[in-house]
Amino acid sequence: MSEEVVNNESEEKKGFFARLVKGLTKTRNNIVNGFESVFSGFSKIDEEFYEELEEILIIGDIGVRATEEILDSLREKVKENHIKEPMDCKQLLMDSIKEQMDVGEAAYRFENETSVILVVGVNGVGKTTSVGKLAKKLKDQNKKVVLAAADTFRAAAKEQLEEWSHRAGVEMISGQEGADPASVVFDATQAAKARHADVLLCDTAGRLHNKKNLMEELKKINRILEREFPDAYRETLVVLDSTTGQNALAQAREFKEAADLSGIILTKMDGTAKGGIAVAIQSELGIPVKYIGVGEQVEDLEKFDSDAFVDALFDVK
Ligand SMILES: Nc1nc2c(ncn2[C@@H]2O[C@H](COP(=O)(O)OP(=O)(O)OP(=O)(O)O)[C@@H](O)[C@H]2O)c(=O)[nH]1
Ligand SMILES: [Mg+2]
Repeated sequence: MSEEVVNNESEEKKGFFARLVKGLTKTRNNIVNGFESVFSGFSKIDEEFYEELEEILIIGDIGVRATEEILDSLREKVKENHIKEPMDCKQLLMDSIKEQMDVGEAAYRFENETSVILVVGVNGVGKTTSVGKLAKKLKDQNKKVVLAAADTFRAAAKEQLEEWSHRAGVEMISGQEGADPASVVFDATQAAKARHADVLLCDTAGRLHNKKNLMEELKKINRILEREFPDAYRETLVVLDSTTGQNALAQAREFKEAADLSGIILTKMDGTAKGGIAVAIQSELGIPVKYIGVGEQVEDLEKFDSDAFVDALFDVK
């Protein structure tokens, strides 16, 4: 979809899909224009054809491993179906990408249980913003939500989350700047239990004195949650900034070592997102992308659907 078409749509229709398509423009131009020229420029399916596809996928940030697997699967499909025309590969390629992204259904069980959602990630990726947006989403489902301001490190982190708590209309538990984040989490678990909250949503720091501290702090928070709220359904979401491309993948790997990650929130998909990174992340880590951030406003968080994503990537309506 071109920029112009998006602008012509009515405000209401400028929904998630449109914004996603718009956000993916950069990636899509790289990927799809590239594919179109390969599909139409090649007269037969040979090694050179596959090499061209490989290059486009890698430039599109899909990652080396996922690219290899996508192309292996495409080769098999071409063989099985006796495909001779490069043009006939488009749908097969989309199918291969969808298969590659399939990490099972993204579960949203926490929406229906008493749950604790711990939100982690490096600084600036969009943790606090995502916590705020998610709080509003849950509140709109008539859930009682309590926020824990467990980023006590960055100046004004508490005030930032407080603003979000007002926007979402939910309560926030916080401590003094510099306080022990685990103690804030402890207080928040007591408050959540006392108020019979449905969801306790914990914002955390993206930066401490050093990386080891950050990971140790997360482990400590986890121990508190396990001890104080053993019956709660646990969800640990790592927030990744899609504009950072392969860096996001490296960050997720590090957090995976410190915490039992159950999902990903991929933010800034509205900007100059390297959308292909969603393929790399989901396929290389085997962790589902559960939400994507598509803007800075409270409503700009959406559940992620890989099939719809691949269609948007190829602009199939
Ligand atoms: N365009 C866009 N901007 C976003 C999105 N999510 C977050 N941001 C912006 O990214 C910046 C950082 O967001 P924060 O929520 O403060 O990030 P954080 O991870 O909490 O940062 P620290 O607390 O410093 O570690 C803010 O300017 C947000 O408005 C998104 O989906 N799209
Ligand atoms: Mg923050």
